[in-house]
Amino acid sequence: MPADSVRFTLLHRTCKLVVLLCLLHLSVTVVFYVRSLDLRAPVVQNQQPHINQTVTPKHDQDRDQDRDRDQDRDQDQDHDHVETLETLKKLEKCPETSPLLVGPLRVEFNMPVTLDQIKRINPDLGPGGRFRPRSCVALQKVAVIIPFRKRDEHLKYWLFYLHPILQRQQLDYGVYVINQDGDVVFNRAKLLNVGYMEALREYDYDCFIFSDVDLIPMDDRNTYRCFSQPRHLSVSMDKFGFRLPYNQYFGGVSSMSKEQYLKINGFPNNYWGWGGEDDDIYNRLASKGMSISRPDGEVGKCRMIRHERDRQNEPNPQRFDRIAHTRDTMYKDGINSLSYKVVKIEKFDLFTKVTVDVGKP
Ligand SMILES: [Mn+2]
Repeated sequence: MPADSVRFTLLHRTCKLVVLLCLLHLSVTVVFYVRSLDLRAPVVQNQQPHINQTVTPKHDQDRDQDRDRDQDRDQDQDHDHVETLETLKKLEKCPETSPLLVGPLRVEFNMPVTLDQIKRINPDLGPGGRFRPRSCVALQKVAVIIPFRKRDEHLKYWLFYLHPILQRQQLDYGVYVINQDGDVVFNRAKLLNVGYMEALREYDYDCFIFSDVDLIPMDDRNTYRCFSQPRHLSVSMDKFGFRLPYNQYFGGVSSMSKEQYLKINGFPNNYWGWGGEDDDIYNRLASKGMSISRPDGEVGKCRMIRHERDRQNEPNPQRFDRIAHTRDTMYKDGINSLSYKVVKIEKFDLFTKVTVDVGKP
């Protein structure tokens, strides 16, 4: 009997102790959980009202030094804590380097993609393929211009890869597909001029990206924005063994600010068929004393979708002669002599399509 009683008391005490420990553990957990909620709540609440708030972005005019300084990145990281507090007051400028970038990307063209699927994974896009960051004021307003004709398969992949990248780059951007109407010979540079004009009719863009429809960057640190010098972005294409084919090469994907573009009178309008127009553009830049800015070969890697040569885009036999005379012709042939007829403007979910009659040679 006494032995039993002792055993019972011991058991009783042990149980009590266990229950007490459990309660202690539970309360500590609850206290920490409530605390973490307190910290998170103000941030979440204060991002929402800013979405529709119109903020007049201050024009970033001191773009005079090339900001391709990858080393300066870590600085921005430290600001994050401060910024969560500052968003309580007003929307700040986006950082020089977006904190959302992930670096190298896998790019493949063997899976099927549909426009619906692309739309689903990009819920923040506005009609016509427009976007601006919610959490900060973008540093540049970028129009992406894509010369186009009958390359819908390529365009799908372009939209699939580029929309998420451009959003992570925290750009205020719009995508303009400039579709050459009819079947006469293709004129890439003239379509780019049309894109410049038509994009500006819609919004006060200050930077223009000129991109082929079949080129996809393999690293999101290759920012689709403008620099103090005209930028060549597709610097190491798989097609050329991930190297620059020649030093003056300016084809594929490039960017120019409005000022840079106007300084060279835009692009030539009389390069019909494949080739030469990019070298003409290079000559224009060089004759105006500008140089080409480029990302390094690793960040500048990109893939081209393999394809046959398009019909009505044969190599232009006049191109060598034309390139030799750019310095004489550039003042009368360019944005100041551009004429075209807009056939149709369509606002799709993922891009704006401008179908245009650019005439014939
Ligand atoms: Mn191509």
